[in-house]
Amino acid sequence: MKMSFRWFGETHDSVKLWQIRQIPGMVGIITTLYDTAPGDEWDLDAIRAMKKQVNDAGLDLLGIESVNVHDAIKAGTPDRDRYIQNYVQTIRKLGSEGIRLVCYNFMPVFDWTRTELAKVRPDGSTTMAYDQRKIDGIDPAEMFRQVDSDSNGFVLPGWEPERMARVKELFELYRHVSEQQLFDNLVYFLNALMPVCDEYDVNMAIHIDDPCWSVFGLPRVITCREQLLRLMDAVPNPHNGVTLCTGSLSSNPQNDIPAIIRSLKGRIHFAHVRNTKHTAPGVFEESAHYAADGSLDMYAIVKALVDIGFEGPVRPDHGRAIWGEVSMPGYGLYDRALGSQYILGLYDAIKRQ
Ligand code: CS2
Ligand code: MN
Repeated sequence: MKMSFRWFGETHDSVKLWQIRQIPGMVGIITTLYDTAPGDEWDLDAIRAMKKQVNDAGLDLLGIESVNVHDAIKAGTPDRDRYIQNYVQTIRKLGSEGIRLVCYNFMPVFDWTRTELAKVRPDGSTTMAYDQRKIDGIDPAEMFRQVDSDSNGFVLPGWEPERMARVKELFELYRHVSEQQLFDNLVYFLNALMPVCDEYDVNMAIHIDDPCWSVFGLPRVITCREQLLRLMDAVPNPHNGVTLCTGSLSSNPQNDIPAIIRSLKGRIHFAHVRNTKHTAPGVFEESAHYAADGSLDMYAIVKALVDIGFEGPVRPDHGRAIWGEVSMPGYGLYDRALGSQYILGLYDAIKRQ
Protein backbone atom coordinates (compact mmCIF):
# COMPACT_ATOMS: atom_id res chain seq x y z
CA MET A 1 0.00 0.00 0.00
CA LYS A 2 1.09 3.55 -0.65
CA MET A 3 0.74 5.74 2.42
CA SER A 4 -0.76 9.12 1.68
CA PHE A 5 -2.16 12.18 3.42
CA ARG A 6 -5.12 14.35 2.55
CA TRP A 7 -4.08 17.96 2.07
CA PHE A 8 -6.39 20.91 1.46
CA GLY A 9 -3.90 23.19 -0.30
CA GLU A 10 -1.84 26.16 0.89
CA THR A 11 -4.77 28.48 1.48
CA HIS A 12 -7.18 26.03 3.14
CA ASP A 13 -4.97 23.82 5.29
CA SER A 14 -3.07 24.47 8.52
CA VAL A 15 -0.71 21.60 7.67
CA LYS A 16 2.28 22.19 5.37
CA LEU A 17 3.60 19.86 2.69
CA TRP A 18 7.07 19.86 4.24
CA GLN A 19 5.57 18.59 7.50
CA ILE A 20 3.76 15.78 5.71
CA ARG A 21 6.99 14.88 3.92
CA GLN A 22 8.68 14.24 7.29
CA ILE A 23 6.18 11.55 8.36
CA PRO A 24 7.98 8.21 7.92
CA GLY A 25 6.71 6.17 4.98
CA MET A 26 4.62 8.99 3.57
CA VAL A 27 4.83 8.94 -0.22
CA GLY A 28 1.80 10.73 -1.54
CA ILE A 29 -0.75 13.49 -1.33
CA ILE A 30 -4.47 13.34 -1.91
CA THR A 31 -5.91 16.74 -2.73
CA THR A 32 -8.26 18.66 -4.98
CA LEU A 33 -8.68 22.09 -6.54
CA TYR A 34 -10.60 23.67 -3.70
CA ASP A 35 -11.60 26.72 -5.68
CA THR A 36 -13.68 24.85 -8.23
CA ALA A 37 -17.42 24.41 -7.80
CA PRO A 38 -19.11 21.03 -8.32
CA GLY A 39 -19.98 20.78 -12.01
CA ASP A 40 -17.15 22.98 -13.31
CA GLU A 41 -14.67 21.67 -15.83
CA TRP A 42 -11.21 21.87 -14.30
CA ASP A 43 -8.48 24.01 -15.75
CA LEU A 44 -5.43 22.16 -17.08
CA ASP A 45 -2.92 24.77 -15.92
CA ALA A 46 -4.36 24.65 -12.42
CA ILE A 47 -4.03 20.85 -12.40
CA ARG A 48 -0.42 21.14 -13.52
CA ALA A 49 0.38 23.77 -10.89
CA MET A 50 -1.18 21.61 -8.16
CA LYS A 51 0.85 18.61 -9.26
CA LYS A 52 4.08 20.60 -9.47
CA GLN A 53 3.59 21.99 -5.98
CA VAL A 54 3.21 18.48 -4.55
CA ASN A 55 6.14 17.08 -6.55
CA ASP A 56 8.38 20.00 -5.53
CA ALA A 57 7.78 18.97 -1.91
CA GLY A 58 9.11 15.47 -2.70
CA LEU A 59 5.70 13.77 -2.76
CA ASP A 60 3.54 12.18 -5.45
CA LEU A 61 0.06 13.38 -6.26
CA LEU A 62 -1.67 10.01 -5.84
CA GLY A 63 -5.26 11.01 -6.33
CA ILE A 64 -8.02 13.55 -6.20
CA GLU A 65 -10.47 13.74 -3.31
CA SER A 66 -12.87 14.77 -4.54
CA VAL A 67 -14.04 15.74 -7.96
CA ASN A 68 -17.45 16.67 -6.57
CA VAL A 69 -20.54 15.57 -8.42
CA HIS A 70 -23.10 18.26 -9.26
CA ASP A 71 -26.55 17.80 -7.73
CA ALA A 72 -28.10 17.78 -11.22
CA ILE A 73 -26.27 14.49 -11.83
CA LYS A 74 -27.30 12.99 -8.48
CA ALA A 75 -30.90 14.10 -8.80
CA GLY A 76 -30.98 13.23 -12.52
CA THR A 77 -32.40 16.54 -13.76
CA PRO A 78 -32.66 17.24 -17.52
CA ASP A 79 -29.45 19.35 -17.58
CA ARG A 80 -27.28 16.57 -16.08
CA ASP A 81 -25.51 15.69 -19.35
CA ARG A 82 -23.83 19.08 -19.49
CA TYR A 83 -22.29 18.51 -16.06
CA ILE A 84 -21.37 14.95 -16.93
CA GLN A 85 -19.51 16.23 -20.00
CA ASN A 86 -17.56 18.64 -17.77
CA TYR A 87 -16.69 15.72 -15.51
CA VAL A 88 -15.48 13.70 -18.52
CA GLN A 89 -13.25 16.60 -19.57
CA THR A 90 -11.84 16.88 -16.06
CA ILE A 91 -10.99 13.17 -16.01
CA ARG A 92 -9.34 13.54 -19.42
CA LYS A 93 -7.12 16.32 -18.12
CA LEU A 94 -6.28 14.52 -14.88
CA GLY A 95 -5.48 11.34 -16.79
CA SER A 96 -3.28 13.19 -19.24
CA GLU A 97 -1.26 14.45 -16.24
CA GLY A 98 -0.87 10.90 -14.93
CA ILE A 99 -3.39 11.29 -12.09
CA ARG A 100 -5.22 7.97 -12.02
CA LEU A 101 -7.50 8.09 -8.98
CA VAL A 102 -10.69 10.07 -8.47
CA CYS A 103 -12.54 9.74 -5.16
CA TYR A 104 -16.10 11.07 -5.05
CA ASN A 105 -19.32 10.52 -3.18
CA PHE A 106 -22.93 10.32 -4.26
CA MET A 107 -24.66 11.60 -1.14
CA PRO A 108 -27.43 14.13 -1.80
CA VAL A 109 -26.93 17.62 -0.33
CA PHE A 110 -24.43 16.82 2.44
CA ASP A 111 -21.11 15.09 2.62
CA TRP A 112 -20.44 13.33 5.95
CA THR A 113 -22.51 14.44 8.93
CA ARG A 114 -21.40 14.79 12.56
CA THR A 115 -23.38 16.29 15.43
CA GLU A 116 -20.32 17.43 17.38
CA LEU A 117 -16.97 18.56 16.04
CA ALA A 118 -15.08 18.93 19.31
CA LYS A 119 -16.31 16.41 21.83
CA VAL A 120 -13.93 16.34 24.79
CA ARG A 121 -12.54 12.90 25.57
CA PRO A 122 -11.26 11.75 28.99
CA ASP A 123 -7.64 12.43 27.95
CA GLY A 124 -8.45 16.05 27.05
CA SER A 125 -8.28 15.53 23.29
CA THR A 126 -11.32 16.45 21.23
CA THR A 127 -12.96 14.54 18.45
CA MET A 128 -15.93 14.48 16.09
CA ALA A 129 -19.01 12.59 17.21
CA TYR A 130 -22.43 11.53 15.96
CA ASP A 131 -25.66 11.08 17.84
CA GLN A 132 -28.76 10.18 15.84
CA ARG A 133 -31.02 11.47 18.62
CA LYS A 134 -29.66 14.98 18.01
CA ILE A 135 -30.23 14.73 14.26
CA ASP A 136 -33.81 13.68 14.88
CA GLY A 137 -34.35 16.84 16.88
CA ILE A 138 -33.04 19.56 14.55
CA ASP A 139 -33.42 20.76 10.97
CA PRO A 140 -30.55 20.85 8.44
CA ALA A 141 -30.13 24.65 8.57
CA GLU A 142 -29.64 24.51 12.34
CA MET A 143 -27.24 21.63 11.85
CA PHE A 144 -25.20 23.77 9.47
CA ARG A 145 -25.08 26.68 11.93
CA GLN A 146 -23.66 24.36 14.57
CA VAL A 147 -21.11 22.82 12.23
CA ASP A 148 -20.04 26.23 10.98
CA SER A 149 -19.59 27.72 14.44
CA ASP A 150 -17.42 24.77 15.55
CA SER A 151 -15.16 24.58 12.54
CA ASN A 152 -12.26 26.73 13.82
CA GLY A 153 -12.88 29.11 10.91
CA PHE A 154 -12.10 26.43 8.30
CA VAL A 155 -14.50 25.53 5.51
CA LEU A 156 -15.42 21.88 5.87
CA PRO A 157 -15.61 19.92 2.62
CA GLY A 158 -19.23 19.41 1.66
CA TRP A 159 -20.43 22.14 4.06
CA GLU A 160 -19.44 25.19 2.03
CA PRO A 161 -21.49 28.29 2.99
CA GLU A 162 -22.57 28.91 -0.66
CA ARG A 163 -23.99 25.43 -0.67
CA MET A 164 -25.71 25.69 2.66
CA ALA A 165 -27.32 28.96 1.61
CA ARG A 166 -29.22 26.88 -0.94
CA VAL A 167 -30.08 24.07 1.42
CA LYS A 168 -33.87 24.46 1.08
CA GLU A 169 -33.68 24.47 -2.70
CA LEU A 170 -31.45 21.39 -2.60
CA PHE A 171 -33.88 19.50 -0.42
CA GLU A 172 -36.65 20.39 -2.85
CA LEU A 173 -34.58 18.98 -5.71
CA TYR A 174 -34.45 15.56 -4.05
CA ARG A 175 -38.03 15.51 -2.80
CA HIS A 176 -39.13 12.96 -5.38
CA VAL A 177 -35.83 11.09 -5.81
CA SER A 178 -36.14 7.57 -4.43
CA GLU A 179 -33.19 5.38 -3.48
CA GLN A 180 -33.74 3.38 -6.64
CA GLN A 181 -33.60 6.55 -8.76
CA LEU A 182 -30.48 7.78 -7.01
CA PHE A 183 -28.85 4.44 -7.70
CA ASP A 184 -29.93 4.55 -11.36
CA ASN A 185 -28.54 8.09 -11.68
CA LEU A 186 -25.24 6.87 -10.31
CA VAL A 187 -25.13 4.04 -12.83
CA TYR A 188 -25.98 6.45 -15.67
CA PHE A 189 -23.15 8.76 -14.55
CA LEU A 190 -20.60 5.94 -14.31
CA ASN A 191 -21.53 4.48 -17.68
CA ALA A 192 -20.91 7.88 -19.24
CA LEU A 193 -17.46 8.08 -17.60
CA MET A 194 -16.14 4.59 -18.35
CA PRO A 195 -14.88 5.31 -21.90
CA VAL A 196 -12.64 8.16 -20.75
CA CYS A 197 -11.56 6.13 -17.69
CA ASP A 198 -10.57 3.28 -20.04
CA GLU A 199 -8.70 5.65 -22.33
CA TYR A 200 -6.62 7.22 -19.54
CA ASP A 201 -6.67 4.36 -17.03
CA VAL A 202 -8.37 6.48 -14.38
CA ASN A 203 -10.05 4.73 -11.44
CA MET A 204 -13.31 6.10 -10.08
CA ALA A 205 -13.59 5.31 -6.37
CA ILE A 206 -16.89 5.99 -4.67
CA HIS A 207 -16.70 6.91 -0.98
CA ILE A 208 -19.00 5.19 1.50
CA ASP A 209 -21.93 7.29 2.74
CA ASP A 210 -21.37 8.62 6.24
CA PRO A 211 -23.26 7.74 8.31
CA CYS A 212 -24.41 4.91 6.11
CA TRP A 213 -28.13 5.45 6.41
CA SER A 214 -30.58 8.12 5.36
CA VAL A 215 -30.29 11.43 7.25
CA PHE A 216 -32.92 14.18 7.17
CA GLY A 217 -35.03 11.93 4.92
CA LEU A 218 -32.56 12.12 2.01
CA PRO A 219 -31.87 8.93 0.04
CA ARG A 220 -28.48 7.22 0.50
CA VAL A 221 -27.27 4.20 -1.44
CA ILE A 222 -23.61 3.42 -0.69
CA THR A 223 -24.15 1.96 2.72
CA CYS A 224 -23.34 -1.74 2.95
CA ARG A 225 -21.86 -4.78 1.24
CA GLU A 226 -25.01 -5.59 -0.71
CA GLN A 227 -25.25 -2.10 -2.20
CA LEU A 228 -21.54 -1.95 -2.99
CA LEU A 229 -21.66 -5.27 -4.83
CA ARG A 230 -24.82 -4.20 -6.61
CA LEU A 231 -22.99 -1.13 -7.93
CA MET A 232 -19.93 -3.17 -8.92
CA ASP A 233 -22.20 -5.54 -10.89
CA ALA A 234 -24.24 -2.76 -12.47
CA VAL A 235 -21.09 -1.23 -13.98
CA PRO A 236 -18.66 -4.16 -14.15
CA ASN A 237 -15.75 -2.19 -15.61
CA PRO A 238 -12.88 -2.40 -13.05
CA HIS A 239 -12.43 1.39 -13.32
CA ASN A 240 -15.66 1.57 -11.38
CA GLY A 241 -14.40 0.96 -7.86
CA VAL A 242 -14.58 1.95 -4.23
CA THR A 243 -12.96 4.18 -1.64
CA LEU A 244 -13.15 1.78 1.27
CA CYS A 245 -13.60 4.12 4.24
CA THR A 246 -13.57 2.02 7.40
CA GLY A 247 -14.85 4.84 9.60
CA SER A 248 -17.85 5.51 7.39
CA LEU A 249 -18.71 1.82 7.05
CA SER A 250 -18.36 1.37 10.79
CA SER A 251 -21.13 3.88 11.48
CA ASN A 252 -23.34 0.80 11.10
CA PRO A 253 -21.85 -1.94 13.32
CA GLN A 254 -23.69 -4.52 11.19
CA ASN A 255 -21.11 -3.90 8.46
CA ASP A 256 -18.46 -6.62 8.69
CA ILE A 257 -15.61 -4.54 7.29
CA PRO A 258 -12.96 -7.27 6.72
CA ALA A 259 -15.61 -9.38 4.92
CA ILE A 260 -16.63 -6.39 2.79
CA ILE A 261 -13.00 -5.77 1.87
CA ARG A 262 -12.60 -9.40 0.81
CA SER A 263 -15.78 -9.29 -1.29
CA LEU A 264 -14.44 -6.25 -3.18
CA LYS A 265 -11.17 -7.81 -4.34
CA GLY A 266 -9.89 -5.91 -7.39
CA ARG A 267 -12.40 -3.07 -6.94
CA ILE A 268 -10.90 -1.15 -4.00
CA HIS A 269 -8.87 1.69 -5.48
CA PHE A 270 -8.35 3.76 -2.35
CA ALA A 271 -8.58 3.05 1.38
CA HIS A 272 -9.37 5.39 4.27
CA VAL A 273 -8.39 3.64 7.46
CA ARG A 274 -9.69 4.99 10.76
CA ASN A 275 -11.37 3.78 13.92
CA THR A 276 -14.61 4.69 15.71
CA LYS A 277 -15.98 3.97 19.16
CA HIS A 278 -19.63 3.02 19.54
CA THR A 279 -21.50 3.73 22.73
CA ALA A 280 -25.15 3.07 21.76
CA PRO A 281 -27.09 2.37 18.54
CA GLY A 282 -26.59 5.40 16.27
CA VAL A 283 -24.14 6.98 18.71
CA PHE A 284 -20.41 6.95 18.06
CA GLU A 285 -17.29 9.06 18.16
CA GLU A 286 -14.06 9.03 16.19
CA SER A 287 -11.39 7.44 18.34
CA ALA A 288 -7.66 7.27 17.79
CA HIS A 289 -6.64 4.88 15.00
CA TYR A 290 -5.20 2.47 17.60
CA ALA A 291 -7.57 -0.50 17.82
CA ALA A 292 -7.94 -0.62 21.60
CA ASP A 293 -9.13 3.00 21.63
CA GLY A 294 -12.20 2.23 19.51
CA SER A 295 -14.51 -0.53 18.33
CA LEU A 296 -12.84 -1.71 15.11
CA ASP A 297 -10.49 -4.64 14.60
CA MET A 298 -7.77 -2.68 12.84
CA TYR A 299 -5.52 -5.71 12.45
CA ALA A 300 -8.27 -7.65 10.64
CA ILE A 301 -8.91 -4.66 8.37
CA VAL A 302 -5.29 -4.23 7.30
CA LYS A 303 -4.93 -8.02 7.01
CA ALA A 304 -7.91 -8.18 4.64
CA LEU A 305 -6.43 -5.39 2.50
CA VAL A 306 -3.12 -7.26 2.31
CA ASP A 307 -4.83 -10.58 1.57
CA ILE A 308 -6.74 -9.22 -1.43
CA GLY A 309 -3.49 -7.79 -2.81
CA PHE A 310 -4.48 -4.15 -2.39
CA GLU A 311 -1.52 -2.01 -3.49
CA GLY A 312 -3.19 1.36 -3.93
CA PRO A 313 -3.15 4.56 -1.89
CA VAL A 314 -4.28 4.38 1.70
CA ARG A 315 -4.61 7.27 4.09
CA PRO A 316 -5.35 7.84 7.73
CA ASP A 317 -8.73 9.54 7.99
CA HIS A 318 -10.22 11.88 10.57
CA GLY A 319 -8.00 12.37 13.57
CA ARG A 320 -8.61 13.80 17.03
CA ALA A 321 -7.36 17.28 17.92
CA ILE A 322 -4.36 16.68 20.21
CA TRP A 323 -1.38 18.56 21.65
CA GLY A 324 -3.17 21.89 21.30
CA GLU A 325 -3.31 21.81 17.53
CA VAL A 326 -5.89 24.03 15.84
CA SER A 327 -6.89 22.77 12.41
CA MET A 328 -9.81 21.91 10.25
CA PRO A 329 -11.78 19.47 12.45
CA GLY A 330 -10.58 15.92 11.80
CA TYR A 331 -7.70 17.05 9.64
CA GLY A 332 -4.84 18.10 11.88
CA LEU A 333 -1.28 16.91 11.44
CA TYR A 334 -0.55 15.16 14.71
CA ASP A 335 -3.20 12.52 15.16
CA ARG A 336 -3.30 11.58 11.50
CA ALA A 337 0.51 11.24 11.52
CA LEU A 338 0.19 8.88 14.50
CA GLY A 339 -2.54 6.99 12.64
CA SER A 340 -0.38 6.54 9.58
CA GLN A 341 2.41 5.03 11.68
CA TYR A 342 0.02 2.59 13.30
CA ILE A 343 -1.34 1.47 9.93
CA LEU A 344 2.19 1.07 8.57
CA GLY A 345 3.18 -0.90 11.68
CA LEU A 346 0.30 -3.31 11.19
CA TYR A 347 1.09 -3.56 7.50
CA ASP A 348 4.80 -4.30 8.04
CA ALA A 349 4.04 -6.96 10.64
CA ILE A 350 1.44 -8.66 8.46
CA LYS A 351 3.74 -8.64 5.44
CA ARG A 352 6.54 -10.28 7.42
CA GLN A 353 4.41 -12.99 8.99
C1 CS2 B 1 -14.01 12.06 4.02
C2 CS2 B 1 -15.11 12.54 3.10
O1 CS2 B 1 -15.26 12.09 5.92
C3 CS2 B 1 -14.60 11.39 5.18
O2 CS2 B 1 -14.42 10.24 5.39
O3 CS2 B 1 -13.19 11.14 3.47
O4 CS2 B 1 -15.29 13.90 3.32
C4 CS2 B 1 -14.77 12.28 1.65
O5 CS2 B 1 -13.73 13.12 1.30
C5 CS2 B 1 -15.88 12.52 0.68
O6 CS2 B 1 -17.06 11.92 1.09
C6 CS2 B 1 -15.49 11.99 -0.69
O7 CS2 B 1 -16.18 12.65 -1.68
MN1 MN C 1 -13.26 8.69 4.48
